[in-house]
Parts: sequence; C-alpha cells; structure tokens
Amino acid sequence: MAKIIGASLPNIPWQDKPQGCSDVLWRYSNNPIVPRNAIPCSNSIFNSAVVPYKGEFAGVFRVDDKRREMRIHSAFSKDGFNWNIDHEPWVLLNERAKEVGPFIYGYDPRCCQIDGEYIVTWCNCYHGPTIGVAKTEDFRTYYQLENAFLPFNRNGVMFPEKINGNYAMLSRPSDNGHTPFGDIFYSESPDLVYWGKHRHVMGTRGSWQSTKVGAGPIPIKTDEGWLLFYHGVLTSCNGFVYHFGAALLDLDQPWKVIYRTEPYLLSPQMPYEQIGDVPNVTFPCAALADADTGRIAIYYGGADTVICMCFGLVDEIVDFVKHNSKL
Ligand code: BMA
Repeated sequence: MAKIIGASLPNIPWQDKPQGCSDVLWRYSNNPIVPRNAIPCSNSIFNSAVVPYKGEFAGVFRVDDKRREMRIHSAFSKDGFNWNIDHEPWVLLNERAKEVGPFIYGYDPRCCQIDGEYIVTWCNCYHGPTIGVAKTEDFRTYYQLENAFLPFNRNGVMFPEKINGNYAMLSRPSDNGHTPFGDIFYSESPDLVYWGKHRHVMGTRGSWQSTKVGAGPIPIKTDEGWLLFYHGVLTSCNGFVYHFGAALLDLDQPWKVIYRTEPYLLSPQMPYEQIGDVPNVTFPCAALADADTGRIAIYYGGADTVICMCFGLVDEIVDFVKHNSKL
C-alpha cells in the first residue's frame, strides 16, 4: 500500500469512483470545471496550475484571450471546483531579471510550494519558448527571476523539495514550433538562477508516448518514489493526440525511472477532450494530494479549451504503475 509523504489536505476536491469503474483514474462528473468563456476576455482557459493556499486554493491559469494572446491570470477558489478568475492578467514584476525583457507570451504554468514559497514556472517567450520562473506570496504580485534555460524548452516542473540540497526541475528541450520530438530532463540549481547537473530522465517509448513526453504536475512524494504524471503524444494521421501516464522516479536520484506505465492512464475520449481549439488533448498540469487518505485530484486541460479534473488513489495508481510498467 503506497503512501503519500506530505501534508494532509482534508478539503481536497473529491468525488468517489463511480460504481463499476475499473480504471485507476476517473473523471469528475461535472467536467469541465472551467468553461472557455469563464471571463469576458477569454477564448479558452486550460493547462493551469492549482495549489493549496490559506486553507483554500489558488490558481495560476493559462488564459488565451480573444486576440489569441497567451496570458496568465490568477484565480482563487474555496473548494477547488468553483473558481473566481481575475479578469486581468497577472502582475509580473521583473526588477530582478530586467534583461529577460517584457512579457511577450506565457503558457502552461506550474506552481510549486517549496520551503514556504510559491514558485511558478511557465513556458516563457524569450526569443522563442523557454522556462520562466517567478515567486509569489499572495498570487497578486509575481516577481520574475531569470529564465531557467536557453530557448527552446517547455514543461518546466519543479520538485516540491530540494534534492541533494538544490532546487530541482524537470523540463523538455524542444524547438520553436509544434515540436515533433521531446524527452524529459532533470536539472538542479542552488539559487533558482543557475541551473546545471543536467540528467536525462526518460524518452519516448512507442504507441501513445511515441512522439514526445513532458512532465505534468509537480511530482508527488510517496514511499515508493516520486509519482510523476506526464503527457505522452502520438502522431496520428490527423495530428498529435495527447494522453497521460505516470512514472515512479527514485527519491534521491529522480533522474532514475523505476517504473513507467505501458498503457496510458487517461486519453481523450470525452467530447470536451476531443472537441475544442486543438482536438484530442488531455494535458495534466497540476495535482492536489492528501497524505491522510491517499486521495489525488488532477487538473488537466481538455482540447486546449477548458479545465477538467480527474481523481485517483495513490495506492491504486502506484500499484497500477508497478504492474503495468515497461521501461
Ligand atoms: C503543446 C503546448 C500545450 C498544448 C499542446 C497541444 O505544444 O502548446 O499548451 O496543450 O501543445 O496543443
């Protein structure tokens, strides 16, 4: 019986597994939780971060606006299901990283609480996509730090605690377009500015994860390893199809993969995952976990248009990953 090593979250948003469901992840029956037109300026709201905040929840949401500019907005929720999304984009101050230049576009944010601080990583435009880094205490003002890497890079996902005394991040070197390749790499930093000690974590592996893979939510610490949900992409005759699976990474050397799923955990099968601005996308970006009950709630983007949720139990997920693994 795998256990989460972490905090209790008694108010985790939750819905029990439907009777007769044999999958390890099950969708929220009221998906999507955030519709595309939730705020006046939004064309679509998806691939977004959520964290526990002051007994409630805070969100760092990807909002593509009606100019089709990719922006980031703060959001707040009492229950994790119903969200008040700021109508204006975030306030991002870059005194500490002036040379990084003005915000041009940003997308697919992740948010990590570490040592009492909230760190947001996102795909930030600096001569093409790379990984932006900012700190916030209140989800009102964000203080930008240096970009973590050279372009081109996407899917920067921090670990929620230091590894070997350093901050640690997963990322996926890419190209400037709709990258047709991509492996997950690991890097460490003593100060959130200088990143190195780069290690390869995992590459593509056939079928649903044959074109590219990228880290999803902040990894969840368990007694069996870091539980990493990741997306895997297949190229069909109609374009990319985004599924998600999971891996267990070594606790002390997280670039070592212990198990990874051969079958996917979730694939685009519901209308809100199959139909939207980009059809056939399920893209996990955030997870909440309750160490007391082993409950995990995952936030994922549907069809690059809406935010959805699904749920699972850590012991069932870890058991599935172990028994359906092919490295
Ligand atoms: C990736 C990113 C994601 C998006 C996905 C599918 O390259 O742009 O934001 O969800 O493609 O379109």
